[in-house]
Amino acid sequence: MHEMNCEAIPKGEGVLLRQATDRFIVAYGRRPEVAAAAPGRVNLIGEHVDYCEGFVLPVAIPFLTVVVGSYNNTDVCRVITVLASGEELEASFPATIKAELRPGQPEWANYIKGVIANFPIKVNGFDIVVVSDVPMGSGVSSSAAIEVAVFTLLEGLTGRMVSLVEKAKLCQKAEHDFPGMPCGIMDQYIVTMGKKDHALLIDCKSLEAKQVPIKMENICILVINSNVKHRLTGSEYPQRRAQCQEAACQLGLTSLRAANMQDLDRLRDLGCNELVIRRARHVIGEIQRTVEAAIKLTEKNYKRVGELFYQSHDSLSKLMEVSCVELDQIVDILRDAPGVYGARMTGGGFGGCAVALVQKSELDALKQRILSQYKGKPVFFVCVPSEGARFLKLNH
Ligand code: GAF
Repeated sequence: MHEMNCEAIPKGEGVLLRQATDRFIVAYGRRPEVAAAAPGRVNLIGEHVDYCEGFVLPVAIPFLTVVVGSYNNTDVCRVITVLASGEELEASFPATIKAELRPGQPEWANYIKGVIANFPIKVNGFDIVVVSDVPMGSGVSSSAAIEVAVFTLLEGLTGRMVSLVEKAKLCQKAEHDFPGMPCGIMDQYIVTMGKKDHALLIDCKSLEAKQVPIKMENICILVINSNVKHRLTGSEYPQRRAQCQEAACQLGLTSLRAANMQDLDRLRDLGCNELVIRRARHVIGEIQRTVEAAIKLTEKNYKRVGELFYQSHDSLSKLMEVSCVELDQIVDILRDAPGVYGARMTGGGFGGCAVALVQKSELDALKQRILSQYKGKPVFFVCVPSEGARFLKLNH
């Protein structure tokens, strides 16, 4: 029983769709016309480098946000969100001129309002129901999942389709403008374009991506939720981003993408603050590690991928200072454990999840090891690389 509570299992598209449709019919007295889904994500490596135009290597996961909706022939947008706990949240706001939409209360509705405000054409009043099993505040991108799911639903309602890269950029802008989180492009990109059985090596400068096949024959990607809730809309994330930008400016570059390790000496000569130099060192090293990890993953050289995971974690913990005691503890429990290639924190940090590349045969033993040694209450899931956002078929 105890063990069951430690596993997060995706409900599946069909179950979430039925739940959303049933709730819609009860709430609004008719059937929805459009349904869309968008997943969460786990980043394998390439952390805190997307906003520096670096490379990232995320996968989309089978936990989903599903949205169903239809027009309501009024000037009002009505939203019902059903949380995993069963609790419901409701909000409504005018579907007036987009420029009149402003961030405000309740905070959760800002993710939806931001998408409407950034949709390329004016949206008429609609009713929607949102259901999701993407763990919230866990660093697996529940925010991008809701933004991209709602954007996709609006494409279906209005008939106005947008290219995938443009969609990711507009959803990123929605997050900047409304919840006020100055995120990079990684989350919206992978949530929009994730591929089953693949990670994407995303070049956050050109916004092109290469598919990296992940063969789960003997290995497995274990995600461990520390259950320390992370919150990125505070000051820490924007501060890291600003420090990286400061380093780039001092070097006369638009971003740290073009910087190399010798530039760290130049920064020192220019009298740059040591903290800023440490942030730059993380970014330069992490971009190199990510490119190498994509190659080694393709070659099935898991030993090397694992070493890069540990290096990434140590750099995020010591140089970038975005880890926390609990994530460091989980990674330390896995260090040198039999069957572990490597482990690291994943996502924005300050809580959330760790990701580990492990041998399938050792999976259960490793979970037991964490359960017996970790001081918090971990929740596990095995990361299965999945498809990005899509329309769902409604049974009329
Ligand atoms: C958060 C952000 F939203 C991403 O853009 C990225 O910067 C990530 O933190 C860290 O790699 O998820």
